This record gives sequence, C-alpha cells and structure tokens, in this order.
Amino acid sequence: MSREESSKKKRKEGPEKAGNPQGGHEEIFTGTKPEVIARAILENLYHVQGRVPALATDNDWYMALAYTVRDRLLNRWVKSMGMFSKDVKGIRVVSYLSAEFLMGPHLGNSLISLGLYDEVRQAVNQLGLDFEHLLSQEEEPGLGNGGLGRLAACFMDSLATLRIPAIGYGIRYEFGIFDQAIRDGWQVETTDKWLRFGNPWEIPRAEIVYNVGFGGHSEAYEDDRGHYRVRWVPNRVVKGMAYDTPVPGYRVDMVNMLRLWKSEAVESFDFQAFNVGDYYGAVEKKVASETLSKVLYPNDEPEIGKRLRLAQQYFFVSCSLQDMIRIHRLKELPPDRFHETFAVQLNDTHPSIAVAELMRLLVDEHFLGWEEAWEITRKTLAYTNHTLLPEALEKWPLPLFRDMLPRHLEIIYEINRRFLEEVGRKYPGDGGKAARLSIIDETQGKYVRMAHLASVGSHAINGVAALHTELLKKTVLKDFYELYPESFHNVTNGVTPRRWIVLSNPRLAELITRKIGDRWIRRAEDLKKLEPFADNPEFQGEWQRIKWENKQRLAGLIKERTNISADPRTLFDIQVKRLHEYKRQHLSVLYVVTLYNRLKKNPKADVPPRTVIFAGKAAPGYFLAKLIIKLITSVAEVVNSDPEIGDRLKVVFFPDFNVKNALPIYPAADLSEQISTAGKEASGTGNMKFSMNGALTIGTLDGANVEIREEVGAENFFLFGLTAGEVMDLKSKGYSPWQCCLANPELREAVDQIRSGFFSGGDKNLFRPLIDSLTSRDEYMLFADYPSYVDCQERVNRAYRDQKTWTKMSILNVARMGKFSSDRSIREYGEKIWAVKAVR
Ligand code: NBG
Repeated sequence: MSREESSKKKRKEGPEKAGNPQGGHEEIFTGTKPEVIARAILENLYHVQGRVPALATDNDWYMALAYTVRDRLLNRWVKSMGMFSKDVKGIRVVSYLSAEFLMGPHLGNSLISLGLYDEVRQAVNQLGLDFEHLLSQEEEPGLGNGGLGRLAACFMDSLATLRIPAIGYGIRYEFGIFDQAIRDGWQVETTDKWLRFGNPWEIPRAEIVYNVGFGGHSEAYEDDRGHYRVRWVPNRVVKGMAYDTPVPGYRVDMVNMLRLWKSEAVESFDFQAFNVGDYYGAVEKKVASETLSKVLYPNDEPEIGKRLRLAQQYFFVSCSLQDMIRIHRLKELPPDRFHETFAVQLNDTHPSIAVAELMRLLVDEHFLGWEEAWEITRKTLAYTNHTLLPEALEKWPLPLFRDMLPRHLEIIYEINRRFLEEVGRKYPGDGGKAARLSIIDETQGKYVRMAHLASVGSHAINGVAALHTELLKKTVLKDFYELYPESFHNVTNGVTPRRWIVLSNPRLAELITRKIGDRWIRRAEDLKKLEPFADNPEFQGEWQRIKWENKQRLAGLIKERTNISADPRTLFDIQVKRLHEYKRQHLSVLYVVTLYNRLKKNPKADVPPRTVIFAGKAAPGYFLAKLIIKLITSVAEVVNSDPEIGDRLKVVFFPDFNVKNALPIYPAADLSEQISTAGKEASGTGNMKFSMNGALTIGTLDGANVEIREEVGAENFFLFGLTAGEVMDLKSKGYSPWQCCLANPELREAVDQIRSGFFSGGDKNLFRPLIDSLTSRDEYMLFADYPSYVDCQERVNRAYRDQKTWTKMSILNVARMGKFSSDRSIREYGEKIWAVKAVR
C-alpha cells in the first residue's frame, strides 16, 4: 500500500482511530503532545513502512518520524494552497526560478519551524530511540553546487516566514552534487544516490504534468480571423511531472512549496515502434527522455556546448511557466493579467530562456499581440546576477540553440531586432554600442548571450552585494546600466538565522534568547541588544564555554572522518567553500607553510597554536582546484606528523562539505577565512554564517565582506589585501608575480619548498602546474596579497592571545549581524522588485 493509500484508509476508518484533521480525539495527524507524536510514529512505522518495532531498521524509524512530522506540516500547507484558488485575487505570488535548491536536511529544520523540536525529541526518547541518530539518517538533497543554490533555500525559508506566498521552481535531479571522498589526498567523486531509500518530504503529483518540446521547426499560418500566426512543431516531446516539497515558515501558518520537475517519456513505450518489433528502440527513447533530470551539473567547468544543460534549463522553465499560466487561469483571469498573479525571479541566467518561452506561450499559444506580450513579460520577470567571472557568463553556440529551440531563436531574433532599434534611436550611428548590447554575440563565432537576454526581458536587474552591483554597472552590464539605469538595484544576500543559528548552534541560540528574548529569530536586528553584554565577564564566560563545546564537537567529527586529532584549545581557523583559484585556498596554505617554517626555525616562538581546517568540493574537471586539495592534504601530512610541531599547528581537510556537514562547522570557528581576490566574489554567504556564529573574519574588501566590516566595525574585522580598484590598476600596469616572490624571502621559501617536492615525498612534478601558474601569471594575485595577509595573521595571533578582547569582538560580531538575515534580503526584493506583501 502506498503512503497516500494508507492515509486514505486511516481517514476512512473515522476520526477515533485515524485522528481527525479538524482536531479529533487522537489527533494522529496533527497532535503535538509527545505521547501522541510517539503513537503517530508507531502508526507510521506500521502503516507506511510495514514494520513492527522489533524489526525496524534505523531508516524505517527515520521514515516513520519524517512522515509524522510531514503530517503536521500538511494541514498548514493545504490551507496555504488556498491562495491559488479562484476566490483569492489580488495576491501576487513570487515564483523563484532556480536550477539549484540546496535545501539541506528537512527534518530538524521542519521541527524548528513547527516549534516541535522538544516535543518530538521527547516522543522519540519515549520510544527508546536516539533522536540525534535518527536525525543523522536523513540523506540531504544536494540539488545545488554551493552559494547560489543555498541562497535559494534561505530565500524560500524567509519567504514563508514573512508570509509571502511563493513557489520555488526547479529540477528534481536524480543525482545531486557528487559525494566527495579523499583518497591518497586526492578528491574522488561518487554519485549522490539521495533517493535510494525514498524521499518522505516530497509529494509526487502524477496529474500535474506538462509536455515540453525540442527541435523540429516552426510554421506560419493564418488563423480563422486572418491573423498571421506561428506555431512550433517540435520533433521530440518530453513530459515533466511535478514533485512538491512543503517549505514551512518559522512559527507561522504559511507553508510555501518547492515544485521540482522530473522528466519522463511521453508514453512509457513507443507502442508503434514496439509493434513493429523495435523493442529496444522504444526503450531507448524512454531512457533518453528520462535523462533530462538525471544529474546536476557541477559548476566551474567550461559551459560551452553542454547540450544537455540547455535542455535541462528549457525543460524546467517551460514546465514552470506552463504551470504558472495554469494557476493563473484557475483564477479565471485573462492572460494579459499574468503579471498580476506572478512575480518571477530568474536566479542567475540558468532560467533566462524564460524570456523567450513566456513570449512564445503568450503569443503563439494564447494569441496575444507582440507588444502586449512583451510588456507583460517584462513586468513579470526580474533577473539576479551572481557572478562577474567571464567564464561563468552563459552563452550558447547559435547552431546548438537553433537545433534545440528553433522557435525560441526566432523569438530572440525578433526581441533583439526591436531592442537594437531602440538602442539605435538612443545612440544613433554607434555600431559598437549595438554590437556590445546585442543578445547575439558575433565577435568570434555566434552565440546567444543569456545575461543579455535576461537583462532585456526583465524590469529589474540586481547584484547580490553593494560592491558587486557597482562592479556590475561598471563592467559586465555597463551598457545596460547606461540604457536602463532605473532597472538596476542592489540586494545584498542574507542567510536564514533559523538554520544557521537556531538549528546549527542551539546552545548559542538558547543563551541569546535567555538574554534578549526570542524575537531575534524573526527580527535579527534585535541581536543588537546583545551589545551591552559584550564586556560582561559572566556572559563572556558562557559565550566561551559554548564555543568550546562547539569546537569539541567538531574535533570529534574530525577525528572520526580524518583520524586527525584537533585540539579544541587551539585557534580554529576555517575556510569552507567551493575550491576555486579566485577563492584562494592556496593563499591560506602559503601562510600555513610560512608558519610551519617559522615554528621550525624558532620552536619557542610565542604564537597561539592553530588548527587550520578546509572543506569544499572541486569541480570534477577543474584540475588546478583538485590539485589545491592535494596540496592541502600533502602539507597536512608533513605538518601533522612533525613531532617538533605537535599541536601547535595542525591542518585538516574535512571531506564532503555539504549542508549537513556545514552545520557543526560554522559554530566551531574562531577565525573565518574570506580571502578571495577583491572584485571576484560576488557576495559570499559563508562569510555571514561564520560571523553570525561568533567567528571573527580575516578577509579582503570583496563581496559582502565590505558590508560585514561596515556593520561589525573595522576594529572587529581583520582586513588585508588589495582593493578591487587596486587589483585592476595593478593588472593594467603590468603585474609581475615573480618580482613579488623575489622581494619576500618567506614567500620565496614557501614556493621553493613546494616546488622542490618537500611536501610531496620528493616529487618535483606534482605541484608544478600550480607553482608555474602562480609564478608566471598569478591571475588571482596571491603573491601581491601575501605580505599583507601574513601581517594580518600576525594581528590575529596577537588578538587571540587576549581572550577577553577576542570574546568581546566575537559577541559584537554576532550582535551586529542583523542585516545579514535573509529576511532583510527578501523584504528588499519584496519592496524594490516584486511589489508583494505579506498575507494573513
Ligand atoms: C555565487 C557567488 C557567491 C554568491 C552566491 C549567491 C554563482 C554563479 N555565484 O559569491 O559566487 O554568494 O552566488 O549569490 O554561483
């Protein structure tokens, strides 16, 4: 019996036995008393998992628990869905289109939102089970690469918490981001089989399906009223089916939804082929259709020509827009009022084909005129840019595009023709301008520039931190800014304090609440009220004890996963994020090597002992990023096994960084490394998570670091390095990394050591590609920033020795992080971009 059938059966059995959603005797589906919850878990174990306690596995218990919690979400969810009925008009729903949603484990988070954490823990204890152990059973849905996908998850949390109706639309990848193991010091990737034991958090909607076409050609025809029309005749059709996951707000009735699309064959078998005996041909087609939502692309690899990726993008965008139009029509509103029902946010360019698809749906399928459709499209869509790195700006080769989406290419040509006419009127005779703005890039071969398509088709364009938005206006989207200055906004990123403090750092959350009440959980600005306690010795003592416990917990995990003993008495210096040259994990390694050399030369040197911890995945095809991991683990091996060094310096690479592993990491940090080359990190969000958990930041003036420093105060932030402007100046004047290296004996020593094979058992070739890249080009200017970074680390060391002052700085960091709650970001989107309001 399926889960849904068993629930139906229970309901048929009447309110006494099954619990009445309106509040019957047993309240099996809704009750919140520990005894009732315990009984509900047993019911679910029996009726859903088909198990009795004596034979239940950990996963059976986890599933039973998850269903019990889901039941408690459902009645709020069902009520919230009332929003989509025809009786509710005048409410604009946010539709967040994103190729990635990195939601993290659902169970703990749902319990926090529902306010049932303690009750459920008691219920689980009553059953004689270990609550933490059950929580750890959950396989996290790793449907994202890093910051961009996690931002989408934080935004979903805030939207629901702020009672803004929203749907997150994306892809239900069967394989999310790969799992990372470390073997011989190298990253090894394995597939992420997150669905293998079932996913209790989603509800498959077999009746919500859409057809999505590919290829073929378009045909012009005349309709009955003599109008010129075009229809697209695709040569392949794939079906998208909806899977819904509830997204609860924190302690509110609102439950929003994440709707992810799975691709399927239109017919399970191509019967015609089957009948003529081509059994394998029929199955092949089915398999090909299902490949579309198979796997998430790891980013940081060359984009060009990844056919399947464009197909994925179009697939989920088309399903989502068709679904929105269906919902809009449920309200019995005409298509020309579509923008009143939905505000659609394009999370980076991945969904930007929405511009052409919405036009196609409105013009070809709902028969609106071009101008009218265009107005609606622009009023509906808004675009967020998340990177300035040229290699991450999507563009598709024209032949590939035409082959896959011929009708969309025609539409894009028409959009572009009209757009360039407008440009021509504004800048007559300026061919260079037109070429730079054009949606079609013709500088070297022909490409469709997705950022241009998104910018032309949106009424609002935003960057994700103040510096990033300024650079966007000056560089990548300069010409667009000159053309449409009023369309540009900045909305600095934020993270949800529910997951990133309450869930991940419960003791700190409890201490804060004890001092200032619990309103900070939804109004993070309230954290300011902690400031008066910053100097209070008793409060400082509690603060330190919590940090100590968090460090102990992480040390335990490090021991378990890497067999390295990390001493919680040492300074925990942590850098966790994707591996990328611009993020400069290897700059931190250069400091580690320098510190090691100093300690070897002067064993009595008075520096606080440090444990330097790294975690993060490298794109499977990004050779240098993987080599940086190997460098970290190689340096770790030498340093950690040097008896003269002991606990004074330890290096750890913590494998498989994901949301689950991140939870115990941020709260355990003393020092947060945010050391990207200025101008390269759009915002960063890990920087916020660390700081909110009382770590001090060592960082450059990049991304949101700039604003974090402004908020916490320069005296509570360790700043080093070139500014974005200085980076550009130095580049244009001619930068010689080798000169920098010669000028600094300690840098030279570190570089020579790595080159000589000191950390690679004498192998001189292993790290050569990395060293060559640094000494010849040093694209990300590690050598230029090295002296200032090392000096800054010295300031960190001095500061750490004075634990009173350090603790005060730590408290002030947390107290002043209110701005970086994603609730603030969402309020800004709501006001500046979406024109949406909270509903009751
Ligand atoms: C990333 C940036 C981060 C930023 C997140 C969320 C992409 C393309 N960009 O700096 O690198 O914090 O987006 O905005 O993943």
